[in-house]
Amino acid sequence: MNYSIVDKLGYIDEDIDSNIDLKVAIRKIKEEKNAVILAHYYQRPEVQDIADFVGDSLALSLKAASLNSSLILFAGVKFMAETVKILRPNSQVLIPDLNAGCSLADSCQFSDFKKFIDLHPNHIVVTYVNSSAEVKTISDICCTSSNAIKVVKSLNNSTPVIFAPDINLGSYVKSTLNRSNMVLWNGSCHIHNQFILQDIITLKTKHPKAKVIAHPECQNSILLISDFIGSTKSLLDFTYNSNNTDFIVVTEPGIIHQMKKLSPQKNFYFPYVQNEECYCNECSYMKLNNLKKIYLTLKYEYPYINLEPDIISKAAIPINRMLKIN
Ligand code: CIZ
Repeated sequence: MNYSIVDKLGYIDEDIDSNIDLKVAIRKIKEEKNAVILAHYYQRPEVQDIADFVGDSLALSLKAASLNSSLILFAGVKFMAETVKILRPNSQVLIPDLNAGCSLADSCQFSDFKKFIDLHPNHIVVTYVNSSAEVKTISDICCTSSNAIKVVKSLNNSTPVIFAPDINLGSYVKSTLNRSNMVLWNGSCHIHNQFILQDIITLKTKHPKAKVIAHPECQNSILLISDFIGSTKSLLDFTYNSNNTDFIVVTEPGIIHQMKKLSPQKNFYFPYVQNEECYCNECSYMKLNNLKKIYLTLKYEYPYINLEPDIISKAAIPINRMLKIN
């Protein structure tokens, strides 16, 4: 295997027998190598189905921290796999496609963020896990969408806070906690940021009984008309526990797979932003992972996450602070 070619491509590509049952082959190789597969809720349904654990980034980080396995494949995007590597530096953390980036993490580059922090001395830096490992090294504490309110609430009320990189999640936390001393970095997730209020109102008109449930990375105009706001895990729990049968789901649609599995009798509607080229509200980065890439990644134990020991030890500090208060 020529790894320099793989690095350029981002993933291993080779012809495999078209008769091979990839699900069976993945289970076999996983057992042989004693590997664990973690998959995020936004992955393709078939990828979620072959994983040992499916969850949001917080649950998967906690799971990773508790694992003994020395070989972990993370089906998600790069910052998530980096978080696992930071928590388990002695494990080999595989990622099926190195191109699986994140528009939100990319919207906060280390050098720009460093300047921003320097402009706001004496602020506590709260960074959403959807950020690069480098950005985490200059942060005080991390959060996820599951615990952002809890994390900011735990900080001394009189100390000013920088919240990065998601401006929509930051505004939501700021207004929920009525905390005026929060400065927000102007980043966003291209998927959540582009939901259009009118599309949701149109769906609601067609399905008047449906509850609108939205992720806090969406714009405020959408959060204002939502019946429930929460992380992927809380949206999933809400659909399961609710007496309602119809939901308009305003987050990346990968989560609907788990919603349907838990509540097969309920109806889920999704406000697709559609043009000639794509269903634009599907995260193309998340969808880069597929069964073939997972199989080949396990076979060659490549590509993997490679972080400098210094970055790992510095980035672990804000992540562990978050896990402690969780
Ligand atoms: O934190 C995560 O896993 C993401 C990207 C969304 C969520 O709310 O779980």
